[in-house]
Amino acid sequence: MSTKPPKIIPQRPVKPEENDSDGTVVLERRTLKTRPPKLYQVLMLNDDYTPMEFVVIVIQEYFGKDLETATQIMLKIHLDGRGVCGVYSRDVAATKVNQVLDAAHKAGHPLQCVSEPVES
Ligand code: TYC
Repeated sequence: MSTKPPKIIPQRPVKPEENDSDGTVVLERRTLKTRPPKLYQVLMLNDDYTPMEFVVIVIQEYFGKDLETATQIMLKIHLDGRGVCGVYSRDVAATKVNQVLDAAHKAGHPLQCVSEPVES
């Protein structure tokens, strides 16, 4: 994904007293105040083959959930087709996705996992 350039605020008209004696006008660029970083949710997708037990273990292992919470999340994914396992900064979310896909691949399961920005 590409990083957006800083937003430039349109300049107000320059007052006569801000002109240099030689007529030169210096315009300053002002950037917007820093916004808090976007958050990304990591979602797991349902499939017909990955064992429920494996999904529960993955949710506990990579998303720090206890057995009961991990089981609830897994069942939600099973029933709704997808479910949120956690919310993180962009880099951490991308790492979690890779960890899950890697673990699933190594175990021979087709489990899919994606991250997407949280709507604010
Ligand atoms: N639907 C799977 C089954 O019945 C279980 C499952 C749950 C798979 C969640 C993936 O993300 C998932 N074995």
